[in-house]
Amino acid sequence: MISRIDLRGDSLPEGGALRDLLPRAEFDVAAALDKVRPICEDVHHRGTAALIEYAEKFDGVRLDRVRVPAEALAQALAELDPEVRAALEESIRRARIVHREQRRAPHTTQVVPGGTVTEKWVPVERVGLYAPGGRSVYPSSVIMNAVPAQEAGVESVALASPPQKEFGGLPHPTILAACALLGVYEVYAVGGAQAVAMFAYGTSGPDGCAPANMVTGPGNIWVAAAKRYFTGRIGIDTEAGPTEIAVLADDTADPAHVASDLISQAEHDPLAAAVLVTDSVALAEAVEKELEPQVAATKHVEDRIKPALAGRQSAIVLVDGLEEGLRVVDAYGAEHLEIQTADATAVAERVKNAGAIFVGPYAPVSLGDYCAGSNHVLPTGGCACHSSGLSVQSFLRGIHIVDYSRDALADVAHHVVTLAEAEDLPAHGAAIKARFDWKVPGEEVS
Ligand code: HSO
Ligand code: ZN
Repeated sequence: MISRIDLRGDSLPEGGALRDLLPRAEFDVAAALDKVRPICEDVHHRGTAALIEYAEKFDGVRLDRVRVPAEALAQALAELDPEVRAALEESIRRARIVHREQRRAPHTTQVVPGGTVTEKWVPVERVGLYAPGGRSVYPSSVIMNAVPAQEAGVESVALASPPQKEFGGLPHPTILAACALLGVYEVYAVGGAQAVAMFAYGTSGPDGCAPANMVTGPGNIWVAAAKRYFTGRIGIDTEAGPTEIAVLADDTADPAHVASDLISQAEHDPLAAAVLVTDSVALAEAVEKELEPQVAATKHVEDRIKPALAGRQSAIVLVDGLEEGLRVVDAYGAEHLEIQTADATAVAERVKNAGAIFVGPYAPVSLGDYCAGSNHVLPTGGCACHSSGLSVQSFLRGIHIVDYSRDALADVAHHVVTLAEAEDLPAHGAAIKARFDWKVPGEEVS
């Protein structure tokens, strides 16, 4: 059901060469760009009319309007199963606690007497969130996107999610209910690349959507391609690829738990990746044995879990020891990394590349998906080597405020003029000289 990659014996290659030995799914966003470009431009030129046409073409529904009426949000909340409501509320509560503490206070550094640089943090004004439909109706992802934006102080938060035929052309009711719980009342029944285009360009008319400064949220390859298309015009979180779990485990791990955690993320997508890195052949064998009955006993077996586990993106990687295991997980840079080893806390501290790290036997990825308080929008496809998951920080811009007195500027003026001349930019130097009775660079200015 899952292949093995045996890296024992020889010393591990460095960096990129090691990464090439590890499993990973193909997720060719660039190839999808050609398909989404005309859709995005069509939305630019024809606005809501184009959105309504694409809803008919891609979602099979005829819409009169794309904006979801307030009554539909209220109704979805009223009809929400009370247990689901309680669980969503707890998820929101925990996420708020964690994200609220991520806010950064402004900081002033006195560089010299009379010369300061202050960094202040300013929220993005307007954010468009995306929530997928179809196979991935995840109200938890609405929470994970909305909470950091709100806690960052973003004033205007809107959400788009595909219209669903079975719900009369509205987005899925649990998505609407989650929006109502979060206080997100501007919701559009728009899916795919066209939703990203709607937020990037804005649309006009009574059913129009104001342009947003950022678009975040998971989506399929078309959503990822549209985000790439608009990068530079708007901010994005990350081009979410298929989900990944890596488990670094030794012979102290419980094979039943390791197997269930691997299956839990394989459940998302036939392209989801499940990777076990271990120095214990006994554990590898026990996990392989556990997988069979556990997979057979669950849902989504044939369409997602089996292809995910059997795909080239998943494997059990055998290594010589913990040091090698750490090198492998760092080279892989998993979206989610579980540490199920002796002294897991100390091992976790040594990891350099991962979207989020789950420590020890009682912190499975499913906890983080819903109720740990952490964020589940995380970098995939090895992007954890250079990017972070979604946080309050994602929605803030740090702005430097430079404040120098006359004396403080005078003090450093000759260095500025020297550097300007060294770069053949005399007008830069002149802007300094104009403020003083300038003599020769390096000499006293007054
Ligand atoms: N594991 C997914 C998020 C998710 N899981 C949503 C359940 N619902 C990517 O981090
Ligand atoms: Zn998940």
